Amino acid sequence: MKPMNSRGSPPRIANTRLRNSKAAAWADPACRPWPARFFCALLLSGVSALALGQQIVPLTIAQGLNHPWAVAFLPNGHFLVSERAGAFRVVAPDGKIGAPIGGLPAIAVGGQGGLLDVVLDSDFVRNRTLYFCYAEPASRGNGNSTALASARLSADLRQLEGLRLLFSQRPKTASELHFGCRIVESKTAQGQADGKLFLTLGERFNRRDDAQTLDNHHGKVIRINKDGSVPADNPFVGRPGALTEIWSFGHRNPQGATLSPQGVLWMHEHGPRGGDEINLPQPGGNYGWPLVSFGRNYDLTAVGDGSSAKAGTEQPLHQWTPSIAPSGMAFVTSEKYGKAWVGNLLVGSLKFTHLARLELERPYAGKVVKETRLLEALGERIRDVRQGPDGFIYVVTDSANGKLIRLAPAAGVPD
Ligand SMILES: [Ca+2]
Repeated sequence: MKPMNSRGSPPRIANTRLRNSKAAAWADPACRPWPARFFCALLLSGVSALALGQQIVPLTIAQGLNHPWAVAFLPNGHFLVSERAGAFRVVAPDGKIGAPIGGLPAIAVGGQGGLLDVVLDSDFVRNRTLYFCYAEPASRGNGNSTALASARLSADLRQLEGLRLLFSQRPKTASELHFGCRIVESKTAQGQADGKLFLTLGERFNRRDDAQTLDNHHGKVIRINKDGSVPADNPFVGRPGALTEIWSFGHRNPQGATLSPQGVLWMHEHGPRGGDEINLPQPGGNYGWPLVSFGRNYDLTAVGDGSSAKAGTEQPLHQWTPSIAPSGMAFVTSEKYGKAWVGNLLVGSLKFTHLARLELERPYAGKVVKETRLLEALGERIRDVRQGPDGFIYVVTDSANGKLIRLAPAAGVPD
């Protein structure tokens, strides 16, 4: 495991209601660094941030996180952050970063691998259960693969207890690339947890053709019960030679997934050179990689025969060429940023260092009708985006000095 970075004193976040306190906004430590100064100046000058299409102000809650990959929201207002280097940290509302939580399994840290996603069970208040995924080392040799585990977080937030391996991607592969690894708790159209989990899995880069065959977990979305067993209604249950956890296939490297309030799974995946995609994986669906793509291989040769559509494969809802390298995905359900944001989809960009706001034909449904790049001025790789239980949007940034940032609504936006 790589050593942790030393941590400076994190800045305190002001509990500023910007609408009520412009002076406090200016005094906020988050306003000190350029480019935050620009947005804060906008608030003070009375210039409508709305007029510039910018309705948010980034406020840094904590920094000094070592390549944070995901953030979850604990019931006491604290944050649980995974660091790719192999640690969970509790971040207090004032930005103080706790010591690494104990009780993690062996993790293969290197390249894109390490400790990756984390989500809390919807009944966490009662059962203290969380789910996390990571690069799991092979018991022998230098292979690894994505694994999903559950555990309970101790009451003092210091220890994982009752660790249970729920799923281990097969086969193990000697690669430090394309782990996928976003977890989504499945819910009904009425918003009730149905006891199942989705997990996105990359094709490990060097095993891309595996994404088209069902005898392995490369380039798949899987669906399992929370105890690791396979739901009887999974699409390939009973098909000879198929791994029964598979929900959909033909994916490349999916690093973002979320559930709409209607219970529909949305996800995105990295294309090669161009052709990043948003897909809504249907049971048994083939999403085409590496038969078809809107992108090209890194050496500019065609993917497959160069076509972007083929019978038997599903078309993406949306595609990005050039690639933005998407990571993290969340729907806005709160009205903190105004009613126009409700039902929008947010996606982080690693490559172009922004947060993409995607307006859809209807809230939570239909094609992308407008795309706006937010937070470009920060110049940070956005690794994860979530809406907190307080209705605010949070992002984590991918660097050795990774940040946890809250997006405050700009002045004048009703809440
Ligand atoms: Ca595709």
